[in-house]
Amino acid sequence: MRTQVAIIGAGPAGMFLAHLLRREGIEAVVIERHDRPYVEGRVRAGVLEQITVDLMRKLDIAARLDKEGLVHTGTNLSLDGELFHIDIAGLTGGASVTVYGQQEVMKDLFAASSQRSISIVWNVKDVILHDVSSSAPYVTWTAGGAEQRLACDYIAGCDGYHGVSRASIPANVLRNFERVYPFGWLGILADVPPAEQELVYANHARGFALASMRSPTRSRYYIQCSLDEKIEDWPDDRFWDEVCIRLGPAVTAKVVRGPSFEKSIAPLRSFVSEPMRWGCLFLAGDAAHIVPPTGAKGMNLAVSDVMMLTEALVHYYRSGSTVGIDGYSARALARIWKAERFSWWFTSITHRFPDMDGFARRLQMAELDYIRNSEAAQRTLAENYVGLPMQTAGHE
Ligand code: RFL
Ligand code: PHB
Repeated sequence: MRTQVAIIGAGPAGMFLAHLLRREGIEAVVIERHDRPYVEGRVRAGVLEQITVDLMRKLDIAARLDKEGLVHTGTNLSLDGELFHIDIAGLTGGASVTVYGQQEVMKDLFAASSQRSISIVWNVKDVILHDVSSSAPYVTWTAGGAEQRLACDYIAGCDGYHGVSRASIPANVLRNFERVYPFGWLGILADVPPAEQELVYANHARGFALASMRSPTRSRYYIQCSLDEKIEDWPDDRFWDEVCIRLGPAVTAKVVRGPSFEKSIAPLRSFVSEPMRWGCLFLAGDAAHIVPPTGAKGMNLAVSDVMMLTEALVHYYRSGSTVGIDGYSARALARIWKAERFSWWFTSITHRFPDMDGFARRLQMAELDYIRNSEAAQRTLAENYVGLPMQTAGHE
């Protein structure tokens, strides 16, 4: 088998890239470790930046998003139960975010890929990238007990944080930058109407809480928890009691409780691997970087990475010039590091850290009080929350 671009991983990065390349007439094959129901079933991101919404429209996969997506022109912060509103649209000249679950995005990507004959190979095992630093790379895997081989011009490593692509770059080339947070998020999904029309990010002395949603009848709530917490120790009643304390009385009055149908704990991490290109291999999305979910940036960064990668590959296939390809890593990292900074900062002002003393807590409270009272501070938050622009490509 031969193709132009072998894409490892059918998550958001891999599938957006497959659609973008298809639209430009560049051949690609996607290789995925799991099956489609598994990838569609993973409960993850909920907030789309405008660039992600715009891309779904450009790819003509936004019919359901345009009908069901919830456009949010503001968000709420809460300090020890006292709520204040950030007018995102007013502060950014009209920008907004859209609440639409990653599961729905994946369903739309897969539905359109069947119609467009995008090749996806499911349930692959033992994926190995070969001769990545040569001009004739190839990928092998086993499926149904037989070894398969795919020759290609380029490989896009879109296989997430635990994938094989990043590990294929020699250790003496790769530099990793990391912060591991001493807590996680315990999240639930429940078929109850959301408490507020917009999200609530709450800093409480007992820890962070987030009131989010998926639709007018489906809510998503999170609480900060310690890393050794067990899900079995969090029956629904205990979760609802704790999230309500942290969100405060005004929000609690509007919380509708109900049985959860999903409950999971996610650790929080900031991570960046540089460079994002080695020979014929490009990394994109979680394969190269992780942000704590506080800023709602992970999937949106995967999208901006593959938009930039597509521009670089299109430039190469149209002109033969490698200028775009050579500039991909630096261009992508410029946006990634700003999202890393924002996600780290937003996490640091909203969470309770185990080693926090009175001084650190009061600094946090002062910072939130400053945001509450300063339009300049609110504008900075809003501008980062809706997503910063991409740098123009060097070859433009
Ligand atoms: P993914 O989604 O991990 O997909 C990688 C795919 O690669 C496959 N794979 C392999 N395939 C073949 N061979 C191998 N050896 C392979 N190894 C792995 C995997 O099966 C998988 O299908 O990475 P991608 O595409 O880069 O997408 C990243 C996003 O999924 C992630 O950043 C977001 O979910 C992060 N995130 C959020 N992002 C947002 O933009 N907004 C949010 O509101 C938001 N909230 C969240 C989040 C992530 C969370 N968790 C659970 C980590 C909330 C949470 C709680
Ligand atoms: C979500 O709804 O899952 C969600 C929303 C906002 C975040 C993170 C996750 O910052």
